[in-house]
Amino acid sequence: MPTRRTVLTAALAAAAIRPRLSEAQAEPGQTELRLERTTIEVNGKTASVYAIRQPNGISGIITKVGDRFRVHVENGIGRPSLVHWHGLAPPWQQDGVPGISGPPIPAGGSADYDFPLAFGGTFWMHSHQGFQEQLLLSAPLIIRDQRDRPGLQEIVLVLEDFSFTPPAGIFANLKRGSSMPRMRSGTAAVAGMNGMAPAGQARAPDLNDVAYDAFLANRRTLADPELVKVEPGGKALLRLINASSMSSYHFDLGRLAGRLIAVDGTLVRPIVGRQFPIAVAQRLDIVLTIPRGAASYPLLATVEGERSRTGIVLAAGNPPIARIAAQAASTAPAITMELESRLRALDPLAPRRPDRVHSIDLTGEMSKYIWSINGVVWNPQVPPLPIAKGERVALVMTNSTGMAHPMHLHGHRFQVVEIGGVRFPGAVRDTVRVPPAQRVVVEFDANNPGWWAFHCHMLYHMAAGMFTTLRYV
Ligand SMILES: [Cu+2]
Repeated sequence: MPTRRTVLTAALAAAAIRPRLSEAQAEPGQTELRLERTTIEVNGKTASVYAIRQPNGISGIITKVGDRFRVHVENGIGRPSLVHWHGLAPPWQQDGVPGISGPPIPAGGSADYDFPLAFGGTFWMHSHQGFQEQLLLSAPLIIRDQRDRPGLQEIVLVLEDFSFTPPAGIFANLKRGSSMPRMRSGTAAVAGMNGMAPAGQARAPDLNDVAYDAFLANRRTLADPELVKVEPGGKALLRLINASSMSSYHFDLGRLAGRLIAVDGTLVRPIVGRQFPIAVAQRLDIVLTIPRGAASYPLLATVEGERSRTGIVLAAGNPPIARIAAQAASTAPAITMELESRLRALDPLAPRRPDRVHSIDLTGEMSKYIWSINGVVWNPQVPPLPIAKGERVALVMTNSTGMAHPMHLHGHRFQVVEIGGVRFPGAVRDTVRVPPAQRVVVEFDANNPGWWAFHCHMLYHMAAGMFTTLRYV
């Protein structure tokens, strides 16, 4: 008699997609995406990085709700790869996590994707293979819907962190416990944040554990920022995507007024403001109102706990464009949960008691750079968290480490329902930051059976073991 486990495995295997070994042409109606090597210029030097582009050069995909996601991916980077559609709810075999959803696409191979797009918003795509995300194997994934009124200009802004040190070297340095050029707990910036001098003596809160060479906005630094023409007196929809591997930012609209209307692609009750924090892998949709008259408007993202910043410049009319320093005047503070606590979903989950509660302790040892969930470092033998189709599931996340962790659930959107013991109907989203020593509770409906990843979205935390899965049929 088959066991429950073999039945489950057979059911999950039945619908697997198989990447092809060789390139095949995109069919009519398919969007072709090529994983490619490319170069960018950073700090006056040429850097070899990756890109995900259509044959016409467009980075990523812009499509619309109600359409099918019919995509043909060609892997031209000379090594295995697999792309995850961050924030979408595809059939699990098309989710793009190697070893979970299926095998990677071999070098020179291709794979096809086809599923309906049931909701719109700002999403992104990135490699889930090795450290390829750090080498910028990522791109926007925009699904237009009713929020994109005709005539509303759309501005996509992608934030990324960049190092000339190869990612395997960054990870090895983290594992060794130091030796990065500006290894943490002792940089001037972090010491300054503590209000303590001199550098090297302060025991810093662990805000950033990689020292980057640059921070990019649409792949450019503030030495040569992108200029975006906007209409004086008009409006624009800014789609902000934090595609950084490890960095969270304070985003600042400067003199512009903004209305935050969505987080991670999902509508919230609008919040008016000029400064919004954004954690790794999150997205913010902000409607901008441009004043009349010629003027330039820098949109700047400053790394939390640092002075480093990046950004773009909006140009209304033909204003003079002033050079912007890549270092802010003062060190940005740690991101708090103040905004998250104020967010309210426009379309919350229906009220219901959870059928199942999982306690998720975020654990680790910073000194050895070991990160784990419930004390378990991820490996393929770790059993998935059990849940069942149709259940309302609560994930009670408690962070017992010294760093914040942006936790991401694949294939589902969860609602933030509790922060620090206070219940509230918060944002529906796919990535939530859990600060040190805090408890954050999210709930979701188990309505997309399969085998799904659940992990910290800090790339090196995930690689060091802060990753698990859940599975149901
Ligand atoms: Cu983490």
